[in-house]
Amino acid sequence: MSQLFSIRMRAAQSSEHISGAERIAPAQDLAAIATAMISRALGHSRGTPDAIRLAIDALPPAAIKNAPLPDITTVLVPDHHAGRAAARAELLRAGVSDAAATAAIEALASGAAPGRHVMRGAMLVDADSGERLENDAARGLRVSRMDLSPDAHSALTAALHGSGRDTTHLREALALAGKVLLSPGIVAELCWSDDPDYTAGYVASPLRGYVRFPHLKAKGDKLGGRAFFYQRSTFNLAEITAFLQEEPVLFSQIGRIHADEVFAG
Ligand code: PML
Repeated sequence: MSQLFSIRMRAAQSSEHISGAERIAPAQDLAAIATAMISRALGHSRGTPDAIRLAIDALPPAAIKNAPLPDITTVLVPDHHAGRAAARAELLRAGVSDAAATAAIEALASGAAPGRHVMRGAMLVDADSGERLENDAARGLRVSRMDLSPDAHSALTAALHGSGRDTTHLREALALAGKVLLSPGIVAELCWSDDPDYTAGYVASPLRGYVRFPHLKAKGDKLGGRAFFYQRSTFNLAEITAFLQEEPVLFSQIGRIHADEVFAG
């Protein structure tokens, strides 16, 4: 296999997160990916950034873990009120307590960073008590160094063909959720987009994989983000941070695409 690199983009305006992107690619693709990342940062609907950072690092081949992507299920909901009720039910089903699920949904809905801003990374939450476990409530924890292999990318495009769901949002979120689900002690992840034009979100869990909801917020809402719920008894911040930020994971195979479900309320 040829030498692979991690390429990462972060864009911010007055230190507030605007956008980010993660890819793993060979040298010959880096220039095109960097150009696309810069265009994406400059054209983002959250605003025009005043800082764009790109980082590229060679990945030692032996360090790259290969894994399959999670299964995907879409739960149809009429609006974000039903969507949040459905996401809450999915979190409970995965083993998150009522208190922790409710607190995380409220935090994402009102801005989880101090000053009611969006966080730059994810909240870490005790799946039982709902206590926040990250060191820095503005920065949170960023998941880095993951991507789909070219074969997995093509297979996902083919599997989602005609569904209108083959979006960059879904592909990148699926890779991120896939990596989060490999972290020790994970119970579930909750996410909805902070892009004001994109209302979808998901709950990922070892139980059901990636369960998406077309509406977890109203269109135009700039607030969103991620909460990772962990079992406190095995929680180790240093270990989880090292895994999620540093260890490269390449998803070389897709999971199953299940039939849509309808949230019954
Ligand atoms: C994001 O892109 O900010 C998160 C998107 C989450 C939902 C993606 C989907 O499944 O459509």
